[in-house]
Amino acid sequence: MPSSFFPNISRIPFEGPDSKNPLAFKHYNAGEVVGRKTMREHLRFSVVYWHTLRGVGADMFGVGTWQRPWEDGSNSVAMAMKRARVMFEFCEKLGAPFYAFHDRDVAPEGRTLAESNRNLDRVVRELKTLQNDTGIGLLWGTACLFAHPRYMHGAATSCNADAFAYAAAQVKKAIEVTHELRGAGYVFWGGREGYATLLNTDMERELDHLGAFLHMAVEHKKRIGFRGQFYIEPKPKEPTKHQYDSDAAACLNFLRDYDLLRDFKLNLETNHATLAGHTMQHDLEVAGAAGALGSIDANTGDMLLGWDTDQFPTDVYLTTQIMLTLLKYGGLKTGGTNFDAKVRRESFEPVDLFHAHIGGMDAFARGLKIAHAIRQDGRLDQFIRQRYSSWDSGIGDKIEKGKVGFRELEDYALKLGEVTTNQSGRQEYLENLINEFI
Ligand code: XLS
Ligand code: NI
Ligand code: NI
Repeated sequence: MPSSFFPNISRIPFEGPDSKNPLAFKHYNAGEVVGRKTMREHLRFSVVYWHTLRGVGADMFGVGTWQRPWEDGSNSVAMAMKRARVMFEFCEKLGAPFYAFHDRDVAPEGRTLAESNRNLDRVVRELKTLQNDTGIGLLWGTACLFAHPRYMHGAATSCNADAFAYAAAQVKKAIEVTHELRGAGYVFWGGREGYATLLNTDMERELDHLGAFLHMAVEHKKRIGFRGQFYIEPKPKEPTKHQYDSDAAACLNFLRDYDLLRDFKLNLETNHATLAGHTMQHDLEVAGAAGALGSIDANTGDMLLGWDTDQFPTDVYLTTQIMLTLLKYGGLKTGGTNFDAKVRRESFEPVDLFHAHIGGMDAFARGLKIAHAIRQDGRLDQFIRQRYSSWDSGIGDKIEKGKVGFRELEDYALKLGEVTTNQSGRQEYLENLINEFI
């Protein structure tokens, strides 16, 4: 493949922590083994089409600023084909094994659904060739059900049945092309599945429609033999005031309610968790405890800005916490570390895309190594086990095994007199312990 879109940048090497080369990894060393897997296998990095290749650097107050010399200013199929080559050159130089897209990121929407599908088919053929040539794979596909005016009231939760039908057709096709490209998964992010005001909203009906929509998706997945993992990506608000898939707990409740938990896992995004008033680690733990931890959208917000700023993650405390929970639940399987993140409007040169991804990959590599060391050390685990040791025998064991009820516990408490066995939570000690490794 001709290396023409980033002519001054070669394959990003690993040079180790002492390197001063900004276009080298200091910590991410793909082949290095951490525990039982290489970093590449643990982290499964992925580059997103929408921010990295389709973003322009616009904000609410100003137009795009990003220089993308390969763009010809059109939204044509020819430009989409060229952009696909930009994506694969970028991933190859970065050493990212995966990419992710919305249907409308990779190919232009046509005047009719049939034309949109034809555009998509043409670009998908090109993507397939590029995948085969490079070995880079599709982490997940998804459908853009939030940009076009037809989805102004939502898609699966629209008040308009025609919009629901159109969305179904679009998702059907998006699953089919994801299957065609051997995608490891498919994501549902409810871009406008929520409401702007309750004054015009029949929430019960909208939720039932969303449940029905996802059942149809599962049925179609089975019909075409797509084996990739389905994910829901929680986000509490933005663009709507309230999104139904607001956080991990809300998604799990929805999936249980509509008997879909078997068929879905969660794709958790840091900035979405913080918008919901949680930490990323909180949402990962909620998903992990339910056996639904699937994949992550790696980014970070700005605590002083109240929206989804989708910045690249560079905070090693954050990546350590994420990796601690991921390792605890057995690591990523079908999922990946997907950089759903964008460079700042002021970072307008193509090289900034490299700085951004290198920084994120290094931050995750450090988080992985630190989390692994903390687990090997064992003191944190041991502390937690010891903290719950009253459940391992005696009355705790009887409660866990369901052998006692309120009457027996009343007898026990009367004899006990008072609870005298509480131990310190040692939060400060544990915070210091984590710092030993950072
Ligand atoms: C938006 C979401 C979106 C999903 C894919 O906030 O993060 O980018 O990841 O539709
Ligand atoms: Ni996302
Ligand atoms: Ni987001």
